[in-house]
Amino acid sequence: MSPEDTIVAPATPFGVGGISVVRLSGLGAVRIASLLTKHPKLQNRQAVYLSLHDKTGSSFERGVLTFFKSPASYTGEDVVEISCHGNPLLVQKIVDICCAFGARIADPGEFTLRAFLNGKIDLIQAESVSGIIHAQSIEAAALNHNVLSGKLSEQFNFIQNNIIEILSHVEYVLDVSEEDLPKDYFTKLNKMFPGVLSTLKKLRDSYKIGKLLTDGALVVIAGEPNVGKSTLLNALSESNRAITAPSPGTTRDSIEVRLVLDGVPLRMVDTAGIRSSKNSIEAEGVRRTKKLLSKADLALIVIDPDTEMNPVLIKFLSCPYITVYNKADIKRPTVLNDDVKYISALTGAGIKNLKSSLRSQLGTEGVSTKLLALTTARQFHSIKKCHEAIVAAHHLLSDDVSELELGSFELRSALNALDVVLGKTTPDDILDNVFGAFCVGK
Ligand SMILES: Nc1nc2c(ncn2[C@@H]2O[C@H](COP(=O)(O)OP(=O)(O)OP(=O)(O)O)[C@@H](O)[C@H]2O)c(=O)[nH]1
Ligand SMILES: [Mg+2]
Repeated sequence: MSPEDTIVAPATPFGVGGISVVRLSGLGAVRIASLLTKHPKLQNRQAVYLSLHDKTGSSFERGVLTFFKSPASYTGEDVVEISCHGNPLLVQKIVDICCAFGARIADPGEFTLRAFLNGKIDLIQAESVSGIIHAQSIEAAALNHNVLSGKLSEQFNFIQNNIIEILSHVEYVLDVSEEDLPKDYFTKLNKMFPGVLSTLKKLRDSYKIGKLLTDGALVVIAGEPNVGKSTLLNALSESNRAITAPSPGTTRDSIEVRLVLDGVPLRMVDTAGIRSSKNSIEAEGVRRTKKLLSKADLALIVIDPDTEMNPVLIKFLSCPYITVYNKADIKRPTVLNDDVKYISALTGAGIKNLKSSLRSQLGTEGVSTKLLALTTARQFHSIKKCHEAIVAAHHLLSDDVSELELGSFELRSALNALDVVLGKTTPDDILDNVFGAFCVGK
């Protein structure tokens, strides 16, 4: 990639629609737009309705062109956005003509990569652009909006400034002799850690909810045949997605429903009933359920008045689970167990209560549009590494002069971990990873 190149790509998805937008960015954007429109001078931030011409000079479409002059544009370069009728053939033609006039097709994420390279946004903010586009709930979009507005970067900068301050205290002492060390040196130094440590811990722990909002949660409904798993899936999703029937073995394969609980996207999966059996189809059912359960964030293990927890299931349950006693409308045990949820999937009794348990088990209660949390594994690993280094530094620097060198080393590795996530010292492969996940045109 050369920053000298002018790049072009459709900014709207491929397909038919009211309008489509083609975006041009780079040094040649204005020149190419002028050739395309035969319009000599685009004014900054003014939309103009103009004819578009092909290379032979004949007009084939009219469109609205908006010019954003560098540096006040998305990429920080000169940007021209061309809105045309939403026909993919026209979009392709405009892109082809721009290329014929000297632009090249943008790589996925290249507009945002340029915004990052031109200092418009840092890497955390760049990741949030992709997060907004792919958000599966309004709350997930709001979280990424908060990140894009720089609130998460502010916290990273706060941590970074604090570590630099601690490091400068340590480095100063490394330059003076032990006798010149101020008496209250370690007391002062120790007081500098709690603020940064608690922010780091808060951020590290926020990833649980950030990940849930970003990736969603997998909830698996499992149990013996005929206990009402499919009826429960329908009740929880308020749909009629799964077939239910009085005979056991109705569901042969897993059925997935997507729903949103408190802003957290859930993949709720109903599975084939499990029996401890040597039958090969049933054994395959067990295998599939086992695979799903190994990835699940939460399982709902359904039992009914005639069954108990399936011993096969219990053996391989490694995720948290809720035991759901269904068909309580037929028979409710006389002794109730606090750990079991008693419901009737058929009448809907207890479903609200079960949803509350889902909330607390998954930890979705903390979700609001004001939420600020880590949203990517990359951010999480950097913060975790930084936190570990600061804990080690705090320990080393509590009272012993001889540990100052080691403490300084830990502080530096904490700073490195932050630099990687902010994109200050980011290797190319990480950049490729971050921006490669984008769509073309973003
Ligand atoms: N009375 C009563 N019947 C229920 C309840 N839940 C389900 N049933 C009935 O139990 C039968 C089996 O329900 P399903 O939801 O198909 O059960 P399943 O666990 O999915 O069964 P398989 O797919 O065969 O494993 C159906 O006739 C349902 O109407 C309930 O809460 N109360
Ligand atoms: Mg079923």
